[in-house]
Amino acid sequence: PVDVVCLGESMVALLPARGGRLADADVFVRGIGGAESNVACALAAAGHRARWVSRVGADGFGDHLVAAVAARGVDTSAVVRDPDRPTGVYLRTAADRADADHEVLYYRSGSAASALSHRTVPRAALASGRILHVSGITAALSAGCRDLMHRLLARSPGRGTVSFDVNHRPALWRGADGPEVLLRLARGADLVFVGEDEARAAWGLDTPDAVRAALPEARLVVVKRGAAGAVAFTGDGDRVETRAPRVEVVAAVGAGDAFAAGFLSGTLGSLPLRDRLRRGHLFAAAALTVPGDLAAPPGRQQTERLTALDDTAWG
Ligand code: KDG
Repeated sequence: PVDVVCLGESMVALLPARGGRLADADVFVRGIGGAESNVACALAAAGHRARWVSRVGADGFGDHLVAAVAARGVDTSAVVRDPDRPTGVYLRTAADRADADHEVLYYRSGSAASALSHRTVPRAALASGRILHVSGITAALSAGCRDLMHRLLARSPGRGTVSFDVNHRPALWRGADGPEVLLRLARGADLVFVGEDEARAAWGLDTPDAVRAALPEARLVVVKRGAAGAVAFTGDGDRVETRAPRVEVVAAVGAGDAFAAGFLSGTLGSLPLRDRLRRGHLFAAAALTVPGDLAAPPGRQQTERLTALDDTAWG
């Protein structure tokens, strides 16, 4: 039995070994990236049973990706190897939030994962968890991926719980319809994660309450406000707001995924909403303070101790 199934593309990530711009870098450090496998890895590190469902090429980078995710305790048995398409790769600079020149270069069009579709996806594996976690990145990869996402997020009787992180990546959306597609997908989810800035940029929604109003059917909507904290809305009309701990940001990449993992971890443990958000913040804090896409969340005891502190210790 699996707690959370995470579906999405992962890539080998290459970062300049000595920092600086891509144009000047001649030596790169290899890591791995992929929003949904990041969530799976953080969940596994926190002791949950996580499965990653995807496709990678039958190539060296595919070998590495599967081995690296499996080494973090994630079930990779449903990852399909595609002999005809390559594993996706991406290069990026390690920039903090304030760096406007943060560069991201994707080499993923026509990748093995872009061939994910309703037809090719291992459906039994997809349905094997208590929660299915997906993100808007997948909808940008190909027509087949987008169709698969619309099917997974269609409200149908007997469907399991679907968690959706909007993850708007403008660089992946050639046409202008990204925001529209993402809104439609979010409307079908049970649990939605979205950044406040992201909602403003993609949908013109200025406040967490406006986001909530735009997603009336979701059982839970979580709006992440970066250093300012997060707000969660339930279907019963509850609104819970938390602050974020102060951290020295090394690289913001992966923080959203870690937040989602922390929140899902708290959900699996049936924690009160405030504590789910706090667990999200604690996992995100760990990711913010490392240069790579992936960070190990704080240990169970530390997480429990920090979550239980009173409000004055938070922010
Ligand atoms: O959330 C972090 C991801 O953006 C990163 O790991 C790479 O999945 C990725 C993407 O598509 O940008």
